[in-house]
Amino acid sequence: MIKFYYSLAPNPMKVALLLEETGQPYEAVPVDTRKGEQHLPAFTAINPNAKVPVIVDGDATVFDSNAIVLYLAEKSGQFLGDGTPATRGQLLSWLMFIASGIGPFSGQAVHFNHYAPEKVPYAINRYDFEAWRHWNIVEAHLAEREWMLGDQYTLVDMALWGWLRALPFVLGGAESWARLPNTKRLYDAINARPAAQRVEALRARHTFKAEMDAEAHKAMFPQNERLKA
Ligand SMILES: N[C@@H](CCC(=O)N[C@@H](CS)C(=O)NCC(=O)O)C(=O)O
Repeated sequence: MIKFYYSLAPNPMKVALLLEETGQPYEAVPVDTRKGEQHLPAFTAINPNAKVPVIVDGDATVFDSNAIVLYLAEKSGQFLGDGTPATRGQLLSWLMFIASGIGPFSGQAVHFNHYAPEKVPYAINRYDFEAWRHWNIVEAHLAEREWMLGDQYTLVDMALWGWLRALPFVLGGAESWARLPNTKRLYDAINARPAAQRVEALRARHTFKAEMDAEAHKAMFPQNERLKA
């Protein structure tokens, strides 16, 4: 059975959705990143990048959420679109756009707005601008089609959903949705699916540390230790 190493953060949640949508049996293994469990040798042996998610599927170990989403969709033969070269091109393009744009810029916007030990106007402005710029590209794309690849729900929508769940935290509050009506429509449509509801049940299965205290900052933002020297 597939072992799914996860926390409740955006990148693991997109994999949880794909596992639930494709119906592949899996064992969910919690990794409490606020307690530093991502740095334990047993975990870095499967992901040297010390981050969740990771899956272990027999002899195959896959880390990095978008690689996992693609691996699992291809394994199941589902949610890949209509299989034409045109769709394949769009699928890879949007998946990499999420991997290299949506994820990193949204993550840094969260970091500098909510967690940085000091408010750095330059960094806040850059990442807020870039996060909005990326989400506005998604919004414009969705204004013209139902799902990211047209009329079919695919792994690209699932990869986006991980971050949609955190979008108000990324972009400065619940009012952000008013500026992204088509993105909100996609979010609501995925939330209404039984698989998304099963992911919510998974969220309740294990208890993760809730506090972003000194221990959590040390585990997740190790660069700050250099400032204390
Ligand atoms: N590119 C990676 C990023 C993974 C990532 O940043 N994971 C976060 C949770 S969303 C994490 O493990 N954070 C703990 C840490 O950075 O120490 C992916 O898409 O899987």
